[in-house]
Amino acid sequence: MRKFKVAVVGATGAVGLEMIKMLESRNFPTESIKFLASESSIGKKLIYNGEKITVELLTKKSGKGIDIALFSAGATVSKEFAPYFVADDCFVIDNSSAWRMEKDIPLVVPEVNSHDLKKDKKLIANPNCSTIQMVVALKPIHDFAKIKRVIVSTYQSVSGAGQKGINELTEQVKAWAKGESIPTANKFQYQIAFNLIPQIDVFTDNGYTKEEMKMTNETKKIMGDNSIEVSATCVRVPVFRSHSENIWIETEKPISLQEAKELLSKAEGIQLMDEPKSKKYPMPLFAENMQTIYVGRVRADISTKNNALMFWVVSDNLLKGAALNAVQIAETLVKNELI
Ligand code: NAP
Ligand code: 3JN
Repeated sequence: MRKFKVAVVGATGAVGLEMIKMLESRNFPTESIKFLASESSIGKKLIYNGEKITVELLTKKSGKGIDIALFSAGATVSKEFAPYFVADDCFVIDNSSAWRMEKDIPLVVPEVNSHDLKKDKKLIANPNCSTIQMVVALKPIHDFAKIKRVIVSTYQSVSGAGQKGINELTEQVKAWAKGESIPTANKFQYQIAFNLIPQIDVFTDNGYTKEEMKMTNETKKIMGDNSIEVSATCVRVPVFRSHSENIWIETEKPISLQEAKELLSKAEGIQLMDEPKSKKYPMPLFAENMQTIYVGRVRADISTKNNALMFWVVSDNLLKGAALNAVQIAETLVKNELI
């Protein structure tokens, strides 16, 4: 079996570290691996398959001789460096929003649109974490009954805001537990410990935040259907890991509760966890470090006679929401002989 020369850009970050774990644990066929980050990480050592690898500085020449690069160093870094990697004939799977809505760049969740991956499209965008877990759950229902409209509220963990987000919740909770005054917010707009913040990313002119508009726009592109209307409210919650979503959908064709549960239970990448009488429903603590998207609380909306369902979706944002989806894209390139 062919093996690949792989690079992880942003290897020292919250997502990068999970990418390394995913490549290792899923036995991605690596001939060699390079870890790249900013100046502040040069010389740091990270372990890959028991071997100590020294972190190197990302430069415009880092893509030379690399087959696949997984980027998670933010949109500015991707905009600046990814084109050099592609020019060096390297596939780039980019976790940032830099390229997601560009017409000729595939935006891929393998369970939904692996057909968008092509041999000659070397730059591939990984969607936003909240979009990924939602579209995997929407896909089987859309194929059966055509979804017209989605209203979603998210409950997003602090790890979505990177290592600084994780540190901020940790420090605030520690201070509270010691009876000290809680340090002022820095990464988030307000104190996140014991609070909810209905703002993720900056506000746009229509009153939605950028994070909310990512869910609207990316869903249409991944599902290949511009007619799906999505209205999102994204909320930061004091949870370390895993994003949760309350999703309401309206379909064109009728779909019974039983049909929806059956479709969800058979769908790739999903585990239906829906036994409310025995208190079985997905929760962030349960989904942490898991590679599955959990769906529960599936029910028909009693407020309307239209074809409307509601359900609750939980998934590890650093895994399926970022690192795992990126590695699955790489695996699909290999499996479909596109690389
Ligand atoms: P993080 O914990 O803050 O890590 C950022 C990483 O980027 C670090 O490895 C950092 O290296 C590296 N970096 C920053 N500036 C760099 C530069 N100029 N050159 C090279 N490397 C640089 O953030 P994270 O949570 O891992 O997220 C990273 C990015 O991934 C986000 O900005 C976002 O674009 C994307 N992301 C996507 C999703 C998604 O929904 N799919 C979810 C989360 C994040 P140092 O340690 O050396 O500073
Ligand atoms: O906040 C979250 O839960 C997800 C955050 C994602 C994120 C954070 C910083 C920059 C993104 C993203 O993936 O959309 C970006 C970005 O690349 O714009």
